[in-house]
Amino acid sequence: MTLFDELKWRGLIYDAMPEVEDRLAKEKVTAYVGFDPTAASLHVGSLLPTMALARLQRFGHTPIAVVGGGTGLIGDPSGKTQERLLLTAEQVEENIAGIREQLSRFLDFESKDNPATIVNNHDWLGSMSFIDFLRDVGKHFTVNYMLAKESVKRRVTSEEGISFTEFSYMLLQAYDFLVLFDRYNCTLQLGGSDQWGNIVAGAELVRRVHGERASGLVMPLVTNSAGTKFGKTESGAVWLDRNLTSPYRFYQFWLNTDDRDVVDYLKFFTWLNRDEIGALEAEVHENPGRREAQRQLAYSVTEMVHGAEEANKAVRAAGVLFGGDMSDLSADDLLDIFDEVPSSEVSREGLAADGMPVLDLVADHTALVSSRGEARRLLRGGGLRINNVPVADESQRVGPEDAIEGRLLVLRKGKKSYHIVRLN
Ligand code: 383
Repeated sequence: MTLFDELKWRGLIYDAMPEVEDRLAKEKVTAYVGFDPTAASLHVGSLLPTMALARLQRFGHTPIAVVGGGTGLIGDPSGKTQERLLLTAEQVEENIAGIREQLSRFLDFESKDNPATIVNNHDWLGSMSFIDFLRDVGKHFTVNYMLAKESVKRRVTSEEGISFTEFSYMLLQAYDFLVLFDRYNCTLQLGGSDQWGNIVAGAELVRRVHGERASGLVMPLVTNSAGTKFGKTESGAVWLDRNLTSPYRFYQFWLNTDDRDVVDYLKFFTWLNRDEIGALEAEVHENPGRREAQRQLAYSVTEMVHGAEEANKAVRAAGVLFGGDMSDLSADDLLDIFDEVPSSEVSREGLAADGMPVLDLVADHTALVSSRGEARRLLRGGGLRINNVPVADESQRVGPEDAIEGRLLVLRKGKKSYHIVRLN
């Protein structure tokens, strides 16, 4: 199978210039994807093009990731209905570090034949003079051509309009393609379908300047069957940075994938092969309740982004809600897992040195029971647990030393009603 067939089977080809299939079959190509440092981290939407670079590399082609230290200062109007706020140079600089590190996890820089490269377009855009830009780049494009681009056309007819700054963006990206063509013999640019106009402009510039053919291939923008924006949850975007989206939340995001989307996502976002995905697809139809495809998806993507240890921990954490062992989880992990569970606060002094009677704690400080009598019946029936350990003794007292890291008590009624008591 060629790279093109592989991408096609995965549903990753939204559009491509006609020569791309042949080229990828006959030559080893150098290809690039650009990422603007508009945030401190990549998000799940950037995974598709990032993995495309990695897929390309596995087929023996050479990947380049461009971090947009220059273009990030301008702002791409593609796919945006409103003018963006300008980022400061400091913000862009800060964001670059995180994005570079994340990109590097997916690519192989040590390969002898086709090592990956990461470059920052500020290296050539930052020092270019306006006069040079207008003479060397702008002269090759008519305003008419630029106005006809989807990203611009929509905005020109809108009330707010488009600034000259954003209007010019496509020429910067076009110039990048020319620079990469010159310096690295890069002949292919990939991106999401929102990038088609910018990519075509780059190929056009290479043709104008060198009379040679540079190509483009764009991937679909990921959607979900619920019709909401892919990669957004109620708590915001799903980031690759573990400090912005914990590995547990990340895992949960994928685990919650709709049956209607899960096969597409397995193709898009994992390295599982045709047979493996075929088997999971059968599972979706035969045993939808088991959610095996979602589990595999969630595990694979979490392992790829956060490593096997975090992925395993996320699986165990998901089990905690159903009574699984919580002994190796930190108080912060547990607060994350039990984020949506009712909670209350009890002061450390309130618990006193010798602790509070367990029935008082359950009856007065949680919503698990409505009276002391009910608390007693629950305990006698073996249905009360603290930190997932059954409480057998009615006269037991609960003190600060029982709390996880001295901060947190996890009370559980029956199989899966939880209440968190935080000590303050
Ligand atoms: C900058 C300089 C280049 C080539 C590309 C760029 C960035 C590009 C852009 N891309 C998006 C971004 O950075 O704005 N102008 O947020 C997104 N990409 C990729 C993919 C996507 C696009 O990073 O469709 C989703 O992730 O192309 O929206 O020389």
